[in-house]
Amino acid sequence: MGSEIVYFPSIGSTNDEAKRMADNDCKEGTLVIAEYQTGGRGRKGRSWVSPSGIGIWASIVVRPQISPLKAAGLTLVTAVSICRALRVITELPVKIKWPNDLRINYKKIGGILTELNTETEKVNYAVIGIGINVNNKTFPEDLNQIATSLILESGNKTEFNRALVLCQILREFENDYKAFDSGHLEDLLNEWRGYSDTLGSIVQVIGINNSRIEGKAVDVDNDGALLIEKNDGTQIKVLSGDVSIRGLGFNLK
Ligand code: BT5
Repeated sequence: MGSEIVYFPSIGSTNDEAKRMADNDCKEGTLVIAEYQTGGRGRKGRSWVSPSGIGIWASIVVRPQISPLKAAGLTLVTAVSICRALRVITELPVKIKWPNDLRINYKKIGGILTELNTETEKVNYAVIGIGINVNNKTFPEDLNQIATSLILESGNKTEFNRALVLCQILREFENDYKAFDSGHLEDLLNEWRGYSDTLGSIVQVIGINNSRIEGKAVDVDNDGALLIEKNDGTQIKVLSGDVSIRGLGFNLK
C-alpha cells in the first residue's frame, strides 16, 4: 500500500482523483494524499471538513477479488486497521461506530468513504477514502459537539507527525487487506467487536428511503453487515445506513 503516492497541496476530493487514476489503470495500493480538500466528501453527498496541513486526507485504490455484496467488509477492515494504528501511536481509546466512524469518547476523529466501481458479479476497483483529524485545535461551530482530533484528545500536547500516523495506518492496512482479500476475516471481525462502540446498544438505523429500523445491535457478519435484533426477537441484517445510539440521543450521528 502506498508504493505509488500522488500528493496535492490542494484538491477537490482525494477520492475523485483516486477514481480518475483507477479508471486509468493505476496500480493497486496507489495512494492519493492532499494537504487540503476544497470539496471533501462524506457519504450521501455530505461534506467533510478538511482544513490545510492538520489532517490526513487520503484515498487508496484497491482491486479486491470479491463480489460487490461483500464490499461493506472493506470499510470494516479499514476501520480496524485505522483503529489499531491510532491506538499504537496515540494510546488513546479509539473506537469504531458502525459502519465508518472512528471515535474517541463518542466524538468523531475520523471517517471512511468507500466508493466502488462494479459489474454484476465483481468489483473492478474500490477507492477507500480516509479522513483523520490529527492536529485540529478548533472546528466549525456545527461540528463542535460531535468532532474531535488526536491532539485535542491527548490534552493539547505536542503535535502528531501526520506522515508517521499515515505510515502506521498503511502498514496495518496492508496486512489486514491481504487477509480480507483471501477470505480470512474471523480475526478481523473479532478485533472489530473489541473496538466497537455500537454492539450491545439499542440503535436506530436510517437506511435507504429514510426507512428506520430499531433494535439491539448484536453483531457484525462476514459481509460487514450489522445484525440488529428487533423487539419481537427477529434479526435483521443491515448493509448500509446511519446509526444513532440510544442514550446518546437518537439524533446524534
Ligand atoms: C464520513 O462520512 O465520515 C466519511 C469521511 C471521509 C473523508 C475522506 S477525506 C479523504 C477522502 N476524500 C473525500 O472527499 N472524502 C474522504 P459520513 O459518515 O457521511 O459523515 C459526514 C458527517 O461527518 C458530516 O455530515 C458532518 O456532520 C461530519 N463531519 C464533517 N467533517 C468532519 C470532520 N472533519 N470531523 C468530524 N466530523 C466531520
